[in-house]
Amino acid sequence: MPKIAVTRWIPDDAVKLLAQAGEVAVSELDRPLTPAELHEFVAGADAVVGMLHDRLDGALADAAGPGLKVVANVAVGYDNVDVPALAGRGVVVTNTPGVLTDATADLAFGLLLAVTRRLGEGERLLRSRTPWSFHLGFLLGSGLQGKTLGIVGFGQIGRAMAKRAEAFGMSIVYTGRSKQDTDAEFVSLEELFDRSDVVSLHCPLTPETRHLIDAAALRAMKPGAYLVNTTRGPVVDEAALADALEAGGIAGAALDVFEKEPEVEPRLLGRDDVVLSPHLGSATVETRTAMAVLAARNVAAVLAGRPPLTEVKP
Ligand code: 8YV
Repeated sequence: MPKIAVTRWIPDDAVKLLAQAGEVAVSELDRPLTPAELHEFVAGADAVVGMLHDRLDGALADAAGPGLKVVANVAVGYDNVDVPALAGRGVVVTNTPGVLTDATADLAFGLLLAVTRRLGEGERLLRSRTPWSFHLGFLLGSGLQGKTLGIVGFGQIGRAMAKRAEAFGMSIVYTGRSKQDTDAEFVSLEELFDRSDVVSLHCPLTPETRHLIDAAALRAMKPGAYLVNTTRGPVVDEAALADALEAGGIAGAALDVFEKEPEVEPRLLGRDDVVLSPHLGSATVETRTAMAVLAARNVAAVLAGRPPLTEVKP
């Protein structure tokens, strides 16, 4: 019976599927395994189901041993996976594209609305029981009609974000690896910063995109622009973002992901022009179930000698 090691809780539907393919062990800790614990946990595994906080690399494969056939990452992003190292050891790597597109774009658009309409600030005001009264200048935000949304990374989630923004009357400019067949306008990153009232990040984290939003990028953005990040924290230099907000260049930021997750730059925590959520992009019952089930199907396929559904090629 193949051994399947699951590094943290996953929905029951996925556990049931995995149980048909092998003997399943799910870590019961209420926190991520440390690297040493992870290596001990996967010893002897034929398959590993891991996620965001796990470093899934050559050392993990060595700890699992020669029986390891597949590493299934329960996420579309795979910056936590050393794909060449695993592939070099003959291990198949899979991710979960497609099934979290709408949930993530919904959250990104929700954050965009929250930061431009000052929802967090309003809620904090009420919860602090501060006296308030309606007046025409009270907590004014920024409207979206006729404004420009700049999308960095026009993959499935970037395109889903564009669809939502269009419905709110925004114009879309985007930048990415290549021009696509779309009504949105393909521009350089410089032009995107220059024209966008809101910049939303949807590119993967790679060596090229690490700190893509640094002090210079923040200076290049329109005064009064907003930044939304639902991809990976290290795409933004959080200290530079705090500096830019303190200097009054951009108007605000909405962040679902953090550079040193789960830590958040303390200067951002204290700011009213920043909306924060704890990596909730794909956090719906339906989406998390679909992600885990897709990961389980990938594992079952590889263990049965069939091709995986969504392989990450090196
Ligand atoms: C995941 C994500 O829920 O899929 C991704 O890349 O960022 C999230 O939607 C998270 O990474 C869990 O592994």
